[in-house]
Formats: sequence, structure tokens, C-alpha cells
Amino acid sequence: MSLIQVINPNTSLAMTETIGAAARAVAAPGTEIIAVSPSHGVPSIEGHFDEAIAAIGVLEQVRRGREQGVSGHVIACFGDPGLLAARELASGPVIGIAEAAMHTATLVATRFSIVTTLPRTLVIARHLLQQYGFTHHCAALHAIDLPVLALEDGSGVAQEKVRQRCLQAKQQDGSGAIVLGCGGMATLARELTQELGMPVIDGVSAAVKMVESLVALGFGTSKHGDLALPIAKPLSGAFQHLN
Ligand code: 5HY
Repeated sequence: MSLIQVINPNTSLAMTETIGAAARAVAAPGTEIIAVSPSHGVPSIEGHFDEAIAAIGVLEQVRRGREQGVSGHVIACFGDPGLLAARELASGPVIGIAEAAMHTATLVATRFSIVTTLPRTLVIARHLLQQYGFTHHCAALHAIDLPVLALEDGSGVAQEKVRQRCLQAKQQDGSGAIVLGCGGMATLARELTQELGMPVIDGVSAAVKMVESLVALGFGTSKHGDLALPIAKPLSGAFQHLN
């Protein structure tokens, strides 16, 4: 049995449910999903400040998951907040949904488009494309210009805007695949793939399968080199519990 901890780094429990449902929809029969989010932090992650706050919550959850003996971790926010720090703390694999979706897109298409939420977060996606080496694979980035939590307001407006942007990307970008740039979009991918007749990739699902594969191959996060456990030191104040 594999136990995969899927972390929604924002504190919106409705989105944690959405993300958990997407993860469970693709989990193998022997995989149990634990969907969690920080008990304190930021309700949605829409910029660099939010990401910095969310990263601490990610580390707290990774530490808790390691104590629970989880097989691996997914960071289910498209900014992959705290990814490398989480890898230092973790013994199992830690996969961010942006890297998972981007890697998957490059395996099924030569170029992909990204559809995310607010225009101001496009720069975060661009930074990740550079960091992961996918800049030349990404044909275009689009934003629906709605806040992250519009995906959870029950109106369906954000979901329809995602659909429209995906159709536009298919018609205009010359891409072979589309990456959904928000954990809250996770449950839209399957239906959009069928409607558009092209891979529309959700990073939550992709990350869960990557963790399963790494665990099956017997690989955790390397503890040789820069992802070794953090150097022990007396953490103080609000960070004491991270010791
Ligand atoms: C996410 N924010 O996946 C990112 C996406 C975004 O709270 N969860 C968030 O739009 O930046």
C-alpha cells in the first residue's frame, strides 16, 4: 500500500476537496491519498508574498507526512511553493504540480500552452519554465483573469472561462497540449481533453502518478548532496515546531 500526501498549500478546504478528488480519481488500487492543507496561512496563492507564506505550511505538512510514514508528497499549487525545501525534509519523493504537468506535456507534445488564473501569476509560471528547462516548449501562457477562489464559488463562471481560454489556445498557439495552471482546475482536465481532442493536463493527477512510479522504482528524494536533511540548528519562535 502506498500512502501519498497531497498538500493544497492554501487554506481553502473546498479546494483541498477538489484536489483530493482529482488525486483519488487516478490513484492506483494500492494507493491511499491523504489530502491536506495548512491550518494557518493564506486562503489562496496569487503572487510571491502568498507563496512565501504558503511554503511554511507546505514544510509543516511534509514534516507531518514524514512522521506518518507517507510514501511521497505532492505540492498541489501551480507555483510549486517550497518544493526544494520540502525535498530536504522529505525521505519520499516530492513532486510539484507545475513540474509534473510540464514534464507530462513535453512527453506528449512538442509545445504546450498554460492556462492559469490571474495575469500577475503568469510571471511565476514563466520562472518555473526557466527553472525546469521548459521555456522553449511553452508556446503561450494565458490567464482567465479571475481569482483562484472563483473556481470554488459554485457559479461555473471560472470553469467556463478556463474552457474558453483552452479553446483559444488550441486555435491560436500551435500547441499540442494544454497545461492547467491551478490546483483548483484539477477536475476539469478529463472533460476538456475529450471536448478539445487534445491532452489537457492537470498537474495533480500527473504528480500522483509520478510519485507512484518513483515509489515503485524504489526512489525517494536523494539524501546525497544538497537535498540532504537540513542542518540541525535551534529554530526559534514560530518555527520551533519545525525542528
Ligand atoms: C494554485 N494558487 O494552484 C495557485 C494557482 C495560481 O492557491 N493554488 C493557488 O493561480 O497561481
